[in-house]
Amino acid sequence: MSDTDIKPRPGTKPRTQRPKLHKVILVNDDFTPREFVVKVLMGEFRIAEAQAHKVMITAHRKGSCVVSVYPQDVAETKAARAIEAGQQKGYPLLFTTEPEE
Ligand code: TYC
Repeated sequence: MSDTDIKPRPGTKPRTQRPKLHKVILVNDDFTPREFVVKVLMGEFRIAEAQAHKVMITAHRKGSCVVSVYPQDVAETKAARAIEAGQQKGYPLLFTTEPEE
């Protein structure tokens, strides 16, 4: 073992550093049709129709709903693609991302 090897301090628990997962959050609006929201959830997030409908209704009633969690780059890419799908139809459909606790 070389003298530059890093050893844990005595009494320090070894911990594996895992990058935080990020939540993708669906935000309600008054304009995007419900069926379109469900379609985007199914297509971009690979969610089955019944679950996509639940997520859409929860966002509609409560203002927002967590769709799923992913590594940060995946979460941001999926959110951007889903927003883009709405923009292409002229809808203000919004997804945000934030780190999990
Ligand atoms: N509130 C929209 C409507 O009544 C449907 C909707 C649900 C839009 C969830 C966005 O994140 C959303 N047409």
